[in-house]
Amino acid sequence: MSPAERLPAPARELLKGDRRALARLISAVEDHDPAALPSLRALYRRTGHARVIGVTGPLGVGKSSLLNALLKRLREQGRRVGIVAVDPSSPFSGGSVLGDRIRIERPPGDDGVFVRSMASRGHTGGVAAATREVCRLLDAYGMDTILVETVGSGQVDVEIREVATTSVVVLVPHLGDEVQSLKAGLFEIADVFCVNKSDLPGAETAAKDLGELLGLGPASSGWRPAVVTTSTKDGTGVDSLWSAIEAHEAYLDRAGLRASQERERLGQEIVGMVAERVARDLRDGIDRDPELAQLLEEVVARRIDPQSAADRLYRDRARRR
Ligand SMILES: Nc1nc2c(ncn2[C@@H]2O[C@H](COP(=O)(O)OP(=O)(O)OP(=O)(O)O)[C@@H](O)[C@H]2O)c(=O)[nH]1
Ligand SMILES: [Mg+2]
Repeated sequence: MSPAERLPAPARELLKGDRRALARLISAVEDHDPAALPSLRALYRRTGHARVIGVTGPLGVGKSSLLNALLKRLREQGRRVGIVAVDPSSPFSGGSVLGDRIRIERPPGDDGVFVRSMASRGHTGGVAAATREVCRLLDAYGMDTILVETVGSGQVDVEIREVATTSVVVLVPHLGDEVQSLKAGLFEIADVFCVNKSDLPGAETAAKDLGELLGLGPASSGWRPAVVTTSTKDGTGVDSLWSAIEAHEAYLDRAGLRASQERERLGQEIVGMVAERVARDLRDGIDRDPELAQLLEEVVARRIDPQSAADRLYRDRARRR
């Protein structure tokens, strides 16, 4: 029996290029369906080839429009592209407060593109964990470039940093509101800044201000974020945006960071999974294990402080192993 034949059926179908198998496995990841686990495990060995590019920024700055523009160019270069739009599913007009959001469309009949949106809510292991698995499925399916759109809402974007090798932060002219976003952490995650809507007044000034702001940062020997201006209305700057992304990807290879960052990410992923299980065990234990329940009572009665209780719990568990 060849290794391919030992794969679970959904994984085998995905590797054969069956889009429906891919779509079903992605849904299973979203639903936390344990039935997908054997396929996910088996497919892991087939991953590690795709570049994952995160595109984030405040609502309505043109992230999806930019992804459409990038998608067109990437397809012209013959790349196979997966797109994941992580959506806040806000109660406003189906996700956008503006109501004029652009959809990312797969060109009809183009098998080299797969577009999927997923809700950012309701992922127990964190949205990064679910996104990571979806990216792996796309990677195993043979997509060499994966673009992930997230709305600049702080936590999710920082989490996406755990998945993407290059993060693009999209802004628009007149940095007023965006300065707040920068403070909220977008500044730290950007490898590339993109000032979109450059057909509107103020884009050059905004890019210049950003450049100066970046210049104020520590003159580290590593990567200084690139700043590009784009307009999806007339297509200006989209090539420069892709060049900046590629320059960062090349930098990762040149500096040996791709391998070391991947290693670090995988280490954190494993630790995170174990930590989650241990935490779940302990939480269950507080309800069911009389010893744990007793310890909690001691803390409630102010006879022991929480730190000492945690120390005792940690030591007891370590001893039992
Ligand atoms: N003037 C101008 N408008 C743009 C440009 N790019 C996008 N838009 C418009 O901005 C609006 C929002 O575009 P989207 O691409 O949906 O923006 P988004 O950041 O993906 O939006 P959300 O996903 O809702 O956060 C749409 O009306 C676009 O037509 C641009 O370069 N110039
Ligand atoms: Mg969008």
